[in-house]
Amino acid sequence: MGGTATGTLAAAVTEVGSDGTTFNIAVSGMTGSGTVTASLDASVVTDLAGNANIASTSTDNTVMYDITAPIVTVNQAAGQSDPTDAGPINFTAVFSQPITPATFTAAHVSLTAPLALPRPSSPRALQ
Ligand SMILES: [Ca+2]
Ligand SMILES: [Ca+2]
Repeated sequence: MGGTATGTLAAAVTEVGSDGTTFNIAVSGMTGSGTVTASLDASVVTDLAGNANIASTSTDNTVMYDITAPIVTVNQAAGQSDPTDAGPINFTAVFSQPITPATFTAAHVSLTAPLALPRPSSPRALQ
């Protein structure tokens, strides 16, 4: 086992089926985000005739373990005039890691608008 995930990784091996060919390798013990990779070195198991195995090969034996919350910043967009008398007013949200776009909708944006300011012709309107 290897990868970049922190923690003391431990594997539990259970046979899938009963013909001796297929096994599940369950890795646990991850305490921090990172990749988890599983492989078998050469000569760790033997077949029924006593022949030792060849080292494992893989097309994809790495899984990202991710328990890190995305961080997001929201700022007025580049080029957004401030102050402005025109809408829309544009902001840019930047996430620290890719999010699932479908989870980010307008309903999740908290907006505050200023109290209506007095018209220039009536500066004492709020007094
Ligand atoms: Ca993978
Ligand atoms: Ca994450």
